[in-house]
Amino acid sequence: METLKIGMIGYKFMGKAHSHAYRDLPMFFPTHIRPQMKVICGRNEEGVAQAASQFGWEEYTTNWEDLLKRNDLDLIDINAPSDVHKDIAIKAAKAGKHVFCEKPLALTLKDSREMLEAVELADVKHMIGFNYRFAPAVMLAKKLIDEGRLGDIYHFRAWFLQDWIVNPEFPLVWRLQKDIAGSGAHGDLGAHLIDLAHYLIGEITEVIGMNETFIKERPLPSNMTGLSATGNLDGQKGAVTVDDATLFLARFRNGALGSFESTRFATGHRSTNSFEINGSKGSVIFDFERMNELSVYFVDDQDDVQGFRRVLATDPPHAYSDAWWPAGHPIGYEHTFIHSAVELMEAIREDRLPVPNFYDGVNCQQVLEAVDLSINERRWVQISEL
Ligand code: SOE
Repeated sequence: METLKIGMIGYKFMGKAHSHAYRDLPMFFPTHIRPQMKVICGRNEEGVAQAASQFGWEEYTTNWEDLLKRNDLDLIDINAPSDVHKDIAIKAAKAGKHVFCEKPLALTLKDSREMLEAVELADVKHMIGFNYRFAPAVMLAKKLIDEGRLGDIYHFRAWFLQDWIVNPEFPLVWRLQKDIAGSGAHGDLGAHLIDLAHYLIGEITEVIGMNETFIKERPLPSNMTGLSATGNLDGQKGAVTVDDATLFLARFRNGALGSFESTRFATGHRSTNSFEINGSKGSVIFDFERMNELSVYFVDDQDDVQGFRRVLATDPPHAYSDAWWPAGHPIGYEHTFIHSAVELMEAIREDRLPVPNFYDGVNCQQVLEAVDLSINERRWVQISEL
């Protein structure tokens, strides 16, 4: 089988998500090119070594330029903070590697155009991490629109709401610094919404927006990661240089109107990524917290059953359903087995019985047989009879 040899830069949240994807892919999509997790790269040696062994990479390095010099790699996966995307992507392309880069592509439009130019010139494949497109429910929305089943599209309204920095004492992590992140909620969350809008509705022709940075200064962290940080230097503070929230209205080329809201200040919303589309023949609603479902409404339904129906978009005939689980077992089913396995491993390590165990199995069997007995003898059966 053909393999795609991967070198990955970044090993935190996205590094884990990408590694997990490469590891699981062959199990569900056996006919595809097999990803080979060759080498993972990160600045902190201890951190990257730990990630390499935890995620299953063959090797690790702390020097991304060395990584690009290797001739045993086909693809460079960039999920390090946004300020390094450009340099790495351009050099990777020049070295003849395919490039996968997390969003937002770059800190500025100018930089992103240079990156595009580089991959085109090098004639390598390039991809960006707009992962929400690949939720089968989003793909179903796309199919309904493309087949004209929602009619003319009037509205696209989308919101991506988080609340992880509401506390003013939350430190100034890199995602709150413009020179590293490019922007705040806008580029981090709004980028996903804009991509979904492009994918589903089409080209945006004009926009008007507003933004706010509610907390203008935050404690400086001594040690930071993407979404969290520890310690701070004696109450010293630094300026937040990105938006906490950005809202905008948009017009699409096809006449539809759009509204977009991205915020890290929506208390109670950990990560609500949703959109609603209204067309002349129907509507759809997507909510990532229920990512396997799409709510669908058709104007032409008979009056007495009008309303939104909930479609499980991970069942056949929907996108990727053949590769996953039998009908009715949505994506995520697999994680219940991972959790079971964790309990088994932990119990063995702690020298205790895992739960559930054979006692639970016997208790279950007892009820099964009591029910059979009750059916056979047409009477109430006490569980204690068995
Ligand atoms: C953090 O805000 C974050 O992880 C984003 O960076 C991701 O792109 C988004 O999918 C979830 O939230």
